[in-house]
Amino acid sequence: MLIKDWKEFLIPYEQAVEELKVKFKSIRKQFRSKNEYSPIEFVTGRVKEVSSILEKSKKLDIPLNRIYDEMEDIAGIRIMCQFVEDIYKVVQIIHQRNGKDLNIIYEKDYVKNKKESGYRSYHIIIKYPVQTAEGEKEILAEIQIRTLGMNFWATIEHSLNYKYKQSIPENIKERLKKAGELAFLLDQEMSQIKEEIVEAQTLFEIKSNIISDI
Ligand code: 0O2
Repeated sequence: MLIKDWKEFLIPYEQAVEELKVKFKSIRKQFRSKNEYSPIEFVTGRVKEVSSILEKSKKLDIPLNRIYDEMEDIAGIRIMCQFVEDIYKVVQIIHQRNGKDLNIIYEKDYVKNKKESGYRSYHIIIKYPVQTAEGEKEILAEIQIRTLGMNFWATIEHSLNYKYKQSIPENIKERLKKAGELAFLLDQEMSQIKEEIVEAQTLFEIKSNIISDI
């Protein structure tokens, strides 16, 4: 495929990512505007780089003409939460939208069933309809939902994988697994004092608002 063709191919994916980001960010805004706790801390999204699409198509043996139907994460949304239980609240919010503005294809709970690497996150693969100049297109997208701690770990592990070209030395792999467990322990400890933390954050926010009004 020529660069021009890739650009055209990726336009609906860019649209899907932008729309989904707006939708999940506005869920946070709605909670916050009612002065309620939001299970969503922040949202990011990206369209996979062409080089990564080509790499993944090779790895998964997906011919280029099947990428649209089979590659699930060209459009990717990441939803970060403060606490592990928030992940499941966000999952519930997404379930409620199933059959409305998105369709769930399948889910993988790597929070309860961590991957061999130590990776934890909740994945939902969806089909998302975007309106294009040529009519409606259903775009496959992956929503990853994780805590800030899980995100910290995954970001570091991802960059080490990049550095070592997917072959992280065994001793570093072991340390990473240990660090993943410790990050999860931190998540669990924080959950134990969630009420205290949320109350403190609310008070702090009220104080900051008063100061910015002066
Ligand atoms: P990028 O650069 O983030 O897009 P599987 O064969 O099922 O084990 P598969 O098919 O890649 O793996 O699907 P899976 O497990 O749902 O993973 C999809 C995405 O989840 C990955 O995309 C990563 O973003 C993230 N992920 C999965 N496993 C790991 C892991 O062990 N470490 C980290 N850091 N992230 C992981 P890409 O295309 O790999 O990468």
